[in-house]
Amino acid sequence: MEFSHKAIEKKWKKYWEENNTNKTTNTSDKKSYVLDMFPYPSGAGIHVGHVKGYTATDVFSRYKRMNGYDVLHPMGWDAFGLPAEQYALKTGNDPIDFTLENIKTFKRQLKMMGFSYDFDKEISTANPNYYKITQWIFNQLYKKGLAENRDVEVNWCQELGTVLANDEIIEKDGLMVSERGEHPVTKRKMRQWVLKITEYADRLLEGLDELEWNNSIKDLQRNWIGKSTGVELDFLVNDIKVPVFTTRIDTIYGVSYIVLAPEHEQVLNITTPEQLSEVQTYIELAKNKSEIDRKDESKPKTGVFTGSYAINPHTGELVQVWVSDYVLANYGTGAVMAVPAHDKRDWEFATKFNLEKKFVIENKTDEKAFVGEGKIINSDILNGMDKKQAIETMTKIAVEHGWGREQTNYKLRDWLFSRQRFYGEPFPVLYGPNQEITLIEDLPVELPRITNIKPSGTGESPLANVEEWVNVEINGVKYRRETNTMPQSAGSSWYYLAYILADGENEFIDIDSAEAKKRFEKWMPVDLYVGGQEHAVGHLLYARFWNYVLYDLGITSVKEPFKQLFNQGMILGPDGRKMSKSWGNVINPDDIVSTHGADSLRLYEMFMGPLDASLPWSEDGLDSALKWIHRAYRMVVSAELTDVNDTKLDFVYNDVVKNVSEMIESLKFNTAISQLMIFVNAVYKHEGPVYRPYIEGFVKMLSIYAPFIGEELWEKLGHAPSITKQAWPVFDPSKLVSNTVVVALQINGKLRATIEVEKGTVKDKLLELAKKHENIISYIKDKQIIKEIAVVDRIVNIVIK
Ligand code: ANZ
Repeated sequence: MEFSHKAIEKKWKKYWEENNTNKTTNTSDKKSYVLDMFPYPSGAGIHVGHVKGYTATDVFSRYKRMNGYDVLHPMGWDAFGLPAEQYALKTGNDPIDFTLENIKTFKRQLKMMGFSYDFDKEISTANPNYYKITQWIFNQLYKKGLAENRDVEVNWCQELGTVLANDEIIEKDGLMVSERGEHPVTKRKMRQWVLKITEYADRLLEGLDELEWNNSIKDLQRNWIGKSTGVELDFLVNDIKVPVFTTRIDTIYGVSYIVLAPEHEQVLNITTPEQLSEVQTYIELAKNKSEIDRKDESKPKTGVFTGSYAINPHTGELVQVWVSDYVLANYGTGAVMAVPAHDKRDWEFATKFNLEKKFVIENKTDEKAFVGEGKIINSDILNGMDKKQAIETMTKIAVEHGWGREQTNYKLRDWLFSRQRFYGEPFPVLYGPNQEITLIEDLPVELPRITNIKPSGTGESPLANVEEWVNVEINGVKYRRETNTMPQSAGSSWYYLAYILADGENEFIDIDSAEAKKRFEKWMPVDLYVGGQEHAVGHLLYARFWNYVLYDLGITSVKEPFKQLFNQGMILGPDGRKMSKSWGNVINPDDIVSTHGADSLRLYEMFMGPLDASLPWSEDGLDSALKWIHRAYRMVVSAELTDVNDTKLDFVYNDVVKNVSEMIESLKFNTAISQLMIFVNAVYKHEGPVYRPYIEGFVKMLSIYAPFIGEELWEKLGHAPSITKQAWPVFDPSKLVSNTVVVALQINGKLRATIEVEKGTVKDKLLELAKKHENIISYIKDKQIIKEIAVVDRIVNIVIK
């Protein structure tokens, strides 16, 4: 009565493949689009962390299908990217071939896990049919004025030979380094493509409100967009106008100096000859500091006096002008009015350089900056007002006098869209003799296959070396191709739409066709999107932006692409540390499937805890999963089945169906398994034949977690495959009224135990059960029983002496 998971896995994989069991259906008016964050096909294959999220979406997809939904559950490859390019550089391999090999491994592993992906919809961002559409979208962005080629300050990584986006950089010892490889990163001005995501900042902010996302992720996006409303005020320094951006115009009487960022274009014009060399040295020093470091409030403040004074436009007071790197060049106007008494950074700066602190808000302490709210003081016409009133009053005055303007700023920067890399999407762009831009409409512009993909070292992409590709002649006019490529986030910003367009592996219908529109209307938005928290800002913001643009173009049918987002927790090593090659604590799914089977691995990862928890790997947990699967298997194959319901399992079965259904709907995959366990225990305790529909219902529920054993048992129960095409069990609410009661067992009137019995159990039987109860036995042995009282459905009382 045991089974071999290897034999069963082989059998059903073959069956599903041959019968195209997982093909997306289009027959219902209910749909569910269940999406995983697609993997980067690295050389390492999938890890058990992938398995966690992918199992969760698979369980959910199977559940929805059995509930009569058309389910879109696809998978593909985020295939362009730096690691493949670097691997190729190191080994002399071709990144295209290398990636294709990795994809094969990933696909084999996903099939090994029994995931019900419709591989007819498999996509790869590096396939020319795919990036043809990525390039087409770029062209639309350009035509809408949302893509622009301009000189921008970029994060340059010499080692990687490319610029990096802010979210590809981390800080180490106060310096910027690349997230991949931790190579030094410096600021540098370069001509680059940028996408104007900032034009969508407000909509990206407002759109968040309607989404079923975890609040912490919404907040991360809100902070990243960083909307802030305030006023720009003109301070005059000699005859030079220096606007500052403030959200606290109510503190204008408390200004004790102004500060310019070292990069501010007026710094040298303002600085007096005596201070010039000191200021110049300071500017040089600031160049290599990371923005993260400059924003870090725990770092000591630095700065220099310019020797000049500015006029407070409202009070007419003269205040010193300083330069400091705590003011960022690319936010607001790159200059601030400092109010040390009410701003922490200004307080520290003023303390260090002995500058005045003027309190203009009532509070109890003058030992630190008071950033709370209170009554305005020491401020002439504003005295007695609260913050809101004072801001309104002063803003009005500033605007009327012409030295102030209301202003909304965003922290969000335009999306830097060029990479000086080989392995990415080429831009469909030609530069004419006078650098004029011509878009190529005949797509795709294919990435040439070349052997030398070394960075040119000059800041240009390796493609710049491929003369025969770069130079194009059309009607006698000579053009040069854009040699930068797009970032990895280009392909991942629309892949959720690509699956809908796919008819066969990397075969797509036109994105602007009527058929595409119909399909988008059917499938969008994604109903459930599961993946790691690391994509909270970058990917999710870019993808939302592209979807908004495509919505505005009349292509997609909804503004927000991802209705519900769920961030899965990590699987840590048995040592509690993050799994990593360097710790030697990585668990390979191939090994586990070989020893315990795919069903056990799936079941274990779903049972280890709530989906969003990060928990360590446990061999014991895995062994228990395998044991339980065998226990469930034995139960089904050895049960004597009957078509006559003795009603004894009515309550537990219906209760379990109800609970499992509700738990899957709310993504509580672990507690749903506990329910299945309760059912198995009840059947083992049950005497006599078991009502067939209950066993069948159980096998259906089991099959969404353990699809191999699910199919096998379904067949063993005498049915033709596939169990995936069966309807989900329904529960009968009338059976949920419990037919048992709890009876109190007393000794001399004191409660000593309780027992659960069927309603109406007769007095003699109650007494018999009570006297068999171990607690009661311990009281009555060696004692004389004087009286026995039993009330049906209520109580047993034994009086002893
Ligand atoms: C005077 C003031 C008084 C300020 C006060 C704050 C508190 P958010 O909310 O992030 O927009 N600021 C403006 N531009 C800056 C820059 N380029 N680099 C660093 N700091 C800058 O913050 C706006 C506030 O941050 C502004 O309001 C300004 O300081 C500072 F009691 O002006 B405030």
